[in-house]
Amino acid sequence: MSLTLKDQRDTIGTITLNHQEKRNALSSQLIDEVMAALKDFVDAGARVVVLRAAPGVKVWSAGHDVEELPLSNRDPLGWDDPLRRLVRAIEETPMPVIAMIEGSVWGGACEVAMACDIVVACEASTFAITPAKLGVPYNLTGLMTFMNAVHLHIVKEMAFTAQPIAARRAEQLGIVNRVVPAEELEATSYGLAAQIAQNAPLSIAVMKEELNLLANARDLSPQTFERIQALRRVVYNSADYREGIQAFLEKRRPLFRGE
Ligand code: LCV
Repeated sequence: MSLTLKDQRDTIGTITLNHQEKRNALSSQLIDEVMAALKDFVDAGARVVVLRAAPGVKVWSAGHDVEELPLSNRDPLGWDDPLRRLVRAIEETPMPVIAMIEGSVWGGACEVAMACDIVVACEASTFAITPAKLGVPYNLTGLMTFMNAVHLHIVKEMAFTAQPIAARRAEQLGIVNRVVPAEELEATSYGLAAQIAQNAPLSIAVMKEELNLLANARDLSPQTFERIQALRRVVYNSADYREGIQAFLEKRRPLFRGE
């Protein structure tokens, strides 16, 4: 059963997250379908892609599929994790990707939205950074995605509280490009897409890559990187990490003991 829909009108591609039963959780299957669609659009000469959920959803995406998180002894967000592959695919896709947001956006899905080039949201949308709710030690490139889109103080507030922020506040903070009433979401998103599609695709593609390269350019020594990885290993091997996932799966509040 397919978990997404794919459509192309002229040079504008659309990928619709379509697994409402699981609130569009970013399972490896759903992510593989989105990545395949992005590749198909490149091959088909699309000049812009809109990443959306079905009209009227309450949840754009509930984030990483928690059932697919390893219970311990393995980095939950390692290089080959599906979520990591999806964020890289969005960044490396030569044409702009517009996140058309309706409903709430959680955790890894919030990073996916921030990795998109433009974010258009409706007024009732919310955005939440949730690792602290699960005990997950988010990874460096994932936090960098957030830092590139969100002021550091706001990233810290969102990451440490794990509380959603409203679309209007996200717009005031520059996290979201446009916030519109739900009935204007399609017109605004596809209006931007049409403006992009009529411009020079080679120029846009190279500027997208230049901007991403500049945004992701950071000095981090191998020694520092290895120290961070060691610290993260302690976290994903902790009892709290296991408790966070178990509590989610058992639909109860977690009790974190700091060990
Ligand atoms: C698997 C799910 C999920 C889900 N995975 O509907 O950023 S990190 O580090 O945290 C990263 C690891 C990450 O992204 O973790 C996931 C973070 N996501 C969240 O914390 C949101 C978790 N989901 C929710 O809080 C609720 O599902 C929301 C508020 C999104 C929607 O609530 P609603 O009452 O509408 P349900 O909770 O009943 O969910 C419907 C079905 O989808 C499953 C959930 O287990 C349920 O399955 P069953 O019908 O089998 O009970 N589901 C929801 N989110 N992330 N499965």
